[in-house]
Amino acid sequence: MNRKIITFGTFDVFHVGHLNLLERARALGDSLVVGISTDELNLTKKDRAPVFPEQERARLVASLRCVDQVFFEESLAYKREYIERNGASVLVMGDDWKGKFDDLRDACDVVYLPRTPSISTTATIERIRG
Ligand code: C2G
Repeated sequence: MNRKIITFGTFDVFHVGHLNLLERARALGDSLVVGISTDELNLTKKDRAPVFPEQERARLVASLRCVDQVFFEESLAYKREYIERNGASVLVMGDDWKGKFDDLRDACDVVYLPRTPSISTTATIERIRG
């Protein structure tokens, strides 16, 4: 059976914490599809524009060996539609989202993976700012 994994994220200023999450997500099934948050969704979600625009973030993630397909995530409210449209059996999210998507358990399995400690886009930006 083809077990399709789906995950979502902004993946701005791509770092090894993102890669760890995607590789571990892919290892749970046979293929991995990734919803990339649009620039607009990011503005509403985090109150700031991403450093890299959505087309570039999507290209970087799509080029990874562990990723089979990407699409744009336009709203946090459409998760169920994205899961169904992609025929995904498992939703994977980092545990900063723990519990947030449990209502989707009737549509697919929901797995929260531990975040990689001590690395984040925000901390990286701060470090470069010096
Ligand atoms: N992540 C991680 N370890 C880190 C940093 C991030 O495991 N040190 C994971 C996050 O938990 C998330 C994924 O990498 O599962 C992408 O991180 P973000 O780009 O920060 O995702 P976010 O903006 O939270 O978007 O629909 C949900 C959102 O689109 C998730």
